[in-house]
Amino acid sequence: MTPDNAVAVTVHPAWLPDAALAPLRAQPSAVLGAGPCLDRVRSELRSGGRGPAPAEARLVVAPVEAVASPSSVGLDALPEVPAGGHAIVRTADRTVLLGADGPATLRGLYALAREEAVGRMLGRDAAPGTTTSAPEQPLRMLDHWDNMTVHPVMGQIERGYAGGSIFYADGEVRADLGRVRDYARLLAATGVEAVGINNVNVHAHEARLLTDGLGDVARIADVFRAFGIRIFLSVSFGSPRVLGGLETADPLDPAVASWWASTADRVYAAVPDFGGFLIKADSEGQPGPFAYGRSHADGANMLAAALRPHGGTVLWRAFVYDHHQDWRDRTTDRARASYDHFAPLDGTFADNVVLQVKHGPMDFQVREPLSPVLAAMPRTRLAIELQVTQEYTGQQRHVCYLAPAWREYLRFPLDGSRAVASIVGGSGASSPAGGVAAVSNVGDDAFWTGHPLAQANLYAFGRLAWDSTLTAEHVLDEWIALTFAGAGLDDLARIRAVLHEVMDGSWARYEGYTAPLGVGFMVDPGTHGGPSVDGYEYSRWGTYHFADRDGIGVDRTVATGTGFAGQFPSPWRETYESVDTCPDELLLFFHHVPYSHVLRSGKTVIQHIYDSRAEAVEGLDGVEAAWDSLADLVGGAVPAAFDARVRERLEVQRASAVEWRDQVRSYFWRKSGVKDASGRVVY
Ligand code: GCW
Repeated sequence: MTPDNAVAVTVHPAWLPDAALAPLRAQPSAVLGAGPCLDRVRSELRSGGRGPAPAEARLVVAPVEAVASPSSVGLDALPEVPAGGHAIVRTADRTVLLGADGPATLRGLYALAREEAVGRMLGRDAAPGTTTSAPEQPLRMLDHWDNMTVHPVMGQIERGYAGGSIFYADGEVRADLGRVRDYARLLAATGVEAVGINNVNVHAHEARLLTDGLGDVARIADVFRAFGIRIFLSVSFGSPRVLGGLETADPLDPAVASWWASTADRVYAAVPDFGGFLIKADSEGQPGPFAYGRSHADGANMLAAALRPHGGTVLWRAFVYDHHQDWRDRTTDRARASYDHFAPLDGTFADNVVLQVKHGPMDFQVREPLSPVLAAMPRTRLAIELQVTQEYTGQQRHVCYLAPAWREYLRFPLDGSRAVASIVGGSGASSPAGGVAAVSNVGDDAFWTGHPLAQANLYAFGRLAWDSTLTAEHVLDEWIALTFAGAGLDDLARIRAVLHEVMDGSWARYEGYTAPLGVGFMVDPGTHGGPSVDGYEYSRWGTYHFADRDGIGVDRTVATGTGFAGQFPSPWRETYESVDTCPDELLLFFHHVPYSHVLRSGKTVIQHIYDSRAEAVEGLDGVEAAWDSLADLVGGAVPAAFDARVRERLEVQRASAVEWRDQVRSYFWRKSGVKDASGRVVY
């Protein structure tokens, strides 16, 4: 039998090393049912068909429909199996895993491996009894901003920090999709069920995937199907013109609608379980319905009609704003744009449209409030969009474990009572279900994600999309237990302690040395790396901090500013409106304050800026020392290449963090003339 990772001898197995599956493979198992995902279950378990009868096996794995009776799998009664999820029954002598369907059964198998690994690491045996697990979000999707060709400015993957694309090389879909298969396997193990395979900025060459490229799209879909994952294509709203030879892409023109309908027919002929279209319209230069005087609902609904006969979905992005602003004009506020465009359209989108909303009103900054759009459209299916790729959070050169941030967003009671996860997941109220999407951080790098520790972000995304009540620390434990499943227990305990020290506080640390108190950006406009305190200050992109000699921040109040705070429902509009109740970490997002303003922490804004930049960099001493303490495990429990890559990145991180610290501190000293009371050097 071919080992699963045959193509990938030099590729790191991430959270599915053989050792993670070994405990399950060691048990005499029986697998029932048919289909690509069940074939995959059999190959994961290495069960070649000569196994025991189900009633005698130690491990039984089956989609519930394949089980004729409880006694056929050695049980007295069958458990309830939740939609999209699985049930695990443990008795004294057997484990029975039942999935809602083939994909859910495969995900359940990986869940079982995870429970084994975590139980081993923490020294806990699984108790007899029945447990069930169901996805909180129906849509759990990763978006790839991959181009087929290498873009002169953006590289092959827009905002990618882990090498080239695993899907495409030299302008073509790769002949060998081995890496895609390994990736699909990793994703299935986290619960992800959909993938967008090309950049939302659809360039001319990639636009053709929708037509000429369908044979290759079908090959990619075949790979993902075996792991229970559907694929989506990013499409250009201008396709009827660019690809179809029509003179217009006007969504209300019957010829346009019919072009899309016949195009969708051809897509589904090639890929019967195709997910649908992901679309960035009227944003950052992409074509859209505005050119024809039509609304975004007109545009989305026309595409939805084309997909409807096939059960497909339109994922329409809400990232729409004016990127040709004038910094002199204080009335235009980019933060307001998405709500201004979309909130009035609530209730007008077809039911196979999901509006995909970035988590914050700006653009994936290390700290933003939630987007008020998420609370403003109860009659629209919504998906929150997160960013796993670390565009603004250290570009996979800095350690920045993002699960604490995502969990905060997903659990935030944005409409005053319900968590964002419930709003988008459609639970507990009348709002229809959407889900969670995120931009992937994966490339053809041997560690998948450039920084090996950034794998944990990819893992955590899937897990929190499945269940946002998991703690970030627990999710990290799962990732550690699986990734280092081959380590002896004592070594594993040390690795675990070190990784928590390195990663638990890494988001806060990154925030600590970069742009302060929610003000955002301070990066180079091209690369989005930093520091560049005034990088965007006089740009057209609408991302300003307005620092002068007296103070800093953006007045987004209703009383005296842009009015953005008023887009939130109570209590948040009041909370953010008042400088007295606005949380410190968002102060400069909502208010322009003097440097002498005293934070709720008791420090002045300027002293906070000075202290936290320095303290965050000082915190890296502990991080580096912790990693160093594993030196004797390198070449054993910690692969040498893994260690080398982590060390290389830690060095880069320190150098960059020092630069951030020194530039930000000096900048504000020069602007304000206020001395750093701590006496630390200001250059
Ligand atoms: O964060 C910004 C990025 C763009 C990206 C855009 C988007 C794909 O800088 O590179 O374009 O967001 O989300 O569409």
